[in-house]
Amino acid sequence: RAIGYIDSGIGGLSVVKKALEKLPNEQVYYVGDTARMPYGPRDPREVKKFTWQLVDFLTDKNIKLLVIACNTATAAALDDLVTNLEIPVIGVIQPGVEAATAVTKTHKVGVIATQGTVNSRAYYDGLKQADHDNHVLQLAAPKLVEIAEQPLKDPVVVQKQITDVLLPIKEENIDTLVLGCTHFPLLASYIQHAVGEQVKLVDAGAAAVSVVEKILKEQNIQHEPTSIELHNQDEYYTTGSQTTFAKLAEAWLQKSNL
Ligand code: DGN
Repeated sequence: RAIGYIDSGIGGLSVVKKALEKLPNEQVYYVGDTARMPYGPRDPREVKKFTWQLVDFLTDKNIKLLVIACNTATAAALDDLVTNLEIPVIGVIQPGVEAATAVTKTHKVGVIATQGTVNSRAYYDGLKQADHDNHVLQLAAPKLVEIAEQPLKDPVVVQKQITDVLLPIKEENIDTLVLGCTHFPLLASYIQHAVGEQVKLVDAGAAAVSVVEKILKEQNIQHEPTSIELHNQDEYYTTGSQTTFAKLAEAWLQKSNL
């Protein structure tokens, strides 16, 4: 049985990329709601409804574990999904909180995310709960989602746009920055350059994959490939244009024939 991943678009592929590295034997079923992205500016009730639609699509395919590879959807729907599904459900926010708390030395932690995630205060509250000394600076950066979803543009132009967006956080003297949107690891090198090399970037999605790995072991549900399995049967779905999705997904995952 496969591991299911959902996102509002291609952002969740940054989580899949980590999963392909760390859990190469696991089959991937992915669905990106490209037709209705971005989720960030939407009402959380609507995000929850859309998230359930994606989840139902994947649970019908008999997945064994679900990763909400989208922070906005995690903030809006994780509790409800955990309560109502029988398979393990992993969101990206708590793993991101724990990873950032482990990394920060000055306790000045920045979080960049969508408006929905910022409004939910899930990172803010989580980081404060993890360590009272954590001082949290949140910035909604919807423009970065737009940049990640677009066909790849001139790197000089992209760097300038990202540097401008992140200026307010750069001025705050943080030592750790949580990439609180799964689209952002796709832009990590630009983000690093914009905030300075001294700032440690925390990829919440990568932290979530470590949790997935742990749960697979604990529940003894890892996939053990047999010698007659000839190819990996990963499946990728989008509610939007298949051609655009395939092109972007190939580039981000550096995989051909998706
Ligand atoms: N990738 C999503 C997230 O992690 O929040 C959100 C992207 C969006 O829909 N704006």
